Amino acid sequence: MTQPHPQAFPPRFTWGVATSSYQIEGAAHEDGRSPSIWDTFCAAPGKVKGGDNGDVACDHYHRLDGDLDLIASLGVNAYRFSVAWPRILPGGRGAVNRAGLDFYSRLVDGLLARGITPWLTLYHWDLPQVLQDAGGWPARDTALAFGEYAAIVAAELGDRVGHFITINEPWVAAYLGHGAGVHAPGHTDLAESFAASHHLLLAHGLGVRAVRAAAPGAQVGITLNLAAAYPATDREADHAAAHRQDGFANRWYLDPVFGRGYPQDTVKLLGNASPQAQELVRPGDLDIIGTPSDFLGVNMYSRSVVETAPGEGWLGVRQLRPEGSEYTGFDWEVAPQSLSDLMLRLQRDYTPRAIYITENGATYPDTVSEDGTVHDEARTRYFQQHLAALEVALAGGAKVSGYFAWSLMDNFEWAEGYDKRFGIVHVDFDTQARTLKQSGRWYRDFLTRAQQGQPA
Ligand code: PNW
Repeated sequence: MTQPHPQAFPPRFTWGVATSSYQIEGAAHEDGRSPSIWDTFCAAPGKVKGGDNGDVACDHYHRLDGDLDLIASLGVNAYRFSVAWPRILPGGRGAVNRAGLDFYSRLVDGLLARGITPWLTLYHWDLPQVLQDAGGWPARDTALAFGEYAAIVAAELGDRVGHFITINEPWVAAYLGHGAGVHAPGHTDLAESFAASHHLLLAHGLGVRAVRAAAPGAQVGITLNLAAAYPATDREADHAAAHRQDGFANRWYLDPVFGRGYPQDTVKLLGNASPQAQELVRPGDLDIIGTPSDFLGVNMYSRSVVETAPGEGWLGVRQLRPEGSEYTGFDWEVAPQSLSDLMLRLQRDYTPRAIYITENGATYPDTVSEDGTVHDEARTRYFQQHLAALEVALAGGAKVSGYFAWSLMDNFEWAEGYDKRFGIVHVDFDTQARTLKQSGRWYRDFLTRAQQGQPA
């Protein structure tokens, strides 16, 4: 079994854990927060497993100090969280809600007091419902509203927050939300999903500019969910299928963010569903989207293996489930080598100023044993394998500057409700008791060794 070497990671490497607002905060109807599209989606019958919702979640909003101590106890030097737009701007734009801002201000101060660097995500999927009612991401105006929101958050917190992520996983927000319909707002229209993707990317570009203007010293970037795509066989047709898959899932976001515009092969496949054909791309948009940023955030969980399937959807690919591989509780293949492949490929093809792994982790059905411990061997092994793969990428020249484990604690796992646990800390959702899992102990001990002899 491959073990990562703590001393193989550069000094001042960023080591963190990550969460997002709707998944942990609860207090959904307090202190002036307005509903988000996830409150609405959860209330619709049959959308979320078990009828679960984020009304209480991990009750983090009321347990801030205890959770800050918990984060500090892990020995991380960074914490990635997201700000709930409907707490800051209950009307989506316009009047600022001080109570909402105060919560994040206390969170940031609490992190800094503990020597932990805050990493603030501006959008992790909880769009104010009022903006959805006005058209949501398929409407261009939502990107402009995001720019205003980004400016407000950066102006209020940019004196203490030095790292901003604009949008978390535009592919998931656009495609799972508007194409596949499994995330809020639950629509199933391919053309709409590409309209959403264009406006999410535009929002990113406007967000970069807004953060730069309001918080000049801050670093800003986007987080993409990326999965390296492999052909099922060495047949040329399968190689072509893997390239199409890569265009849809990866290059569609990477190319415009790095100033290259949309990949033309994917545009052609999309036909009338492409943003160009829908006349959504206005002069200047690609310059805004391509505004140089300070880092690329990558959320990596698995890879995809595909074969060609002519006529199967617009993409003509079929996802396979390779035999002999290990799978997580989500049925995602454990594919650590694809992390090294992905990092080296990003370095080679895009030369980002810096790469941060902003999420990596796995879900398994954990159980608390009699003695109160959680033996999540599979998750522990997952982290070990992926950090070992990251080490290989670093040795090969990939400029990776940090790693965030997903997640600090078990939380509301979107359409899966509370059934799927990703935490390195176990949460009992009846009592809200937090228990460090074996994976959490391993991560803490690994970070202790990785950061040995370094100034705090
Ligand atoms: C990410 N996919 O979502 C999110 O950023 C987290 O909020 C979430 O809890 C975590 O991964 C685990 O699911 C994803 O279908 C959802 O490829 C779906 C996909 C990828 C990432």
